[in-house]
Amino acid sequence: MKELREIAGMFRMDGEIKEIKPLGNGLINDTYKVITSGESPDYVLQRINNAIFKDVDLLQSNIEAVTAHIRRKLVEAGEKDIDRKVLTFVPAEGSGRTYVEQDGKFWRLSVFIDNADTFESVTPEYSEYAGEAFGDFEAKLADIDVELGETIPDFHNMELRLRQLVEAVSKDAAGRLHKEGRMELESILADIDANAEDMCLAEQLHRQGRLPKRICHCDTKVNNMMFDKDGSILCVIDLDTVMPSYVFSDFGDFLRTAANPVAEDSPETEKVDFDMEIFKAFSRGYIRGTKSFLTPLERQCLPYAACLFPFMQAVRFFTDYINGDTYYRTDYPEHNLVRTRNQMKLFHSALEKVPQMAEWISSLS
Ligand code: GN1
Ligand code: MG
Repeated sequence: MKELREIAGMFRMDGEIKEIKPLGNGLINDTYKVITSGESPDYVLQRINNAIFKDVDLLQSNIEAVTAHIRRKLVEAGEKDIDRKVLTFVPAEGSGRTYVEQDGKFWRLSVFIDNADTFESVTPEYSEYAGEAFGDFEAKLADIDVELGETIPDFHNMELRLRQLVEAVSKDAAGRLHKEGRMELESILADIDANAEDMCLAEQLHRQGRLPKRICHCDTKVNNMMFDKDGSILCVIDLDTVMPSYVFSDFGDFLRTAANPVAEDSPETEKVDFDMEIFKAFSRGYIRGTKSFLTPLERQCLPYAACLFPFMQAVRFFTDYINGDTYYRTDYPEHNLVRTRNQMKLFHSALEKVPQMAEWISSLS
């Protein structure tokens, strides 16, 4: 991969490159591990998907501000091992910015955190740590004095996601609504429609001035946390979507992935079930991590957030399916439909458990 070596070489990195190989399984950016020889750290090289993140400069400005702010807080708190607790983006030769452009493609390089793991699923115990860590991430960023932009405007705006679905249906660009199996697609649409208004509660509350936007991570999937070998949390990664949003984003999106016993694209929908043990543990950690700022209304709406995210993700996958798979990486033609079925099942399972969730939340101190 000669081209990748050249790109990595455009950054102020240490050491000789030994090997570059693909890393992780994100759906948006292309990620590689840059292995160096000797004592130098390894690195993560990423091509930023600028079809999705249209303003790369804004994106990297946000990330630079967020990592600098967190680093400062860690130093102030006298933490040790700071380079493993916050990501370090490497400046480019020349510009000093943390990205380079090459033939219309955008790249960035960060230091690889050694001896750390990411997981695709977690136990209740790890969920509690994760809840506290994501809560703490938001708490640390509550007093950032740089105004962060929305890297994807209205990213978690449910009303917008529904409008995008309506638009996709009216265009039917891939002709999928007219193919065999159309009945199923219509019943999914009816199911979405029946729940749409309730799921737009966040936007309604925001318009009433009752729900603030705060700096959130906005992609709190289980695999976006790094754990140390002893099981403690090192840091959260994948900072592309750190931006102002409702706290529901971070709460709901974590549970969407962690409380589902199978992967979001598993065709075994009969196994999809919202796991209350994960919910209980995660919410206990999250409420602890956010006690410095969470309002009673935000707290009361957490069960709604747990339903909102599978629902929103179903709407997004389904929209992409109807559009002909233009957004998410897919491995086979029905991939986005399989994901939609899975997420709708999770949504309904969570919805049934709202009373239990509410009871648990009010029992926490
Ligand atoms: C995308 O690339 P990845 O897997 O980190 C998406 C998230 C979705 C997720 C679904 C910018 O994240 O919002 O929840 O796929 N990110 C963007 O797996 O759209
Ligand atoms: Mg991501």
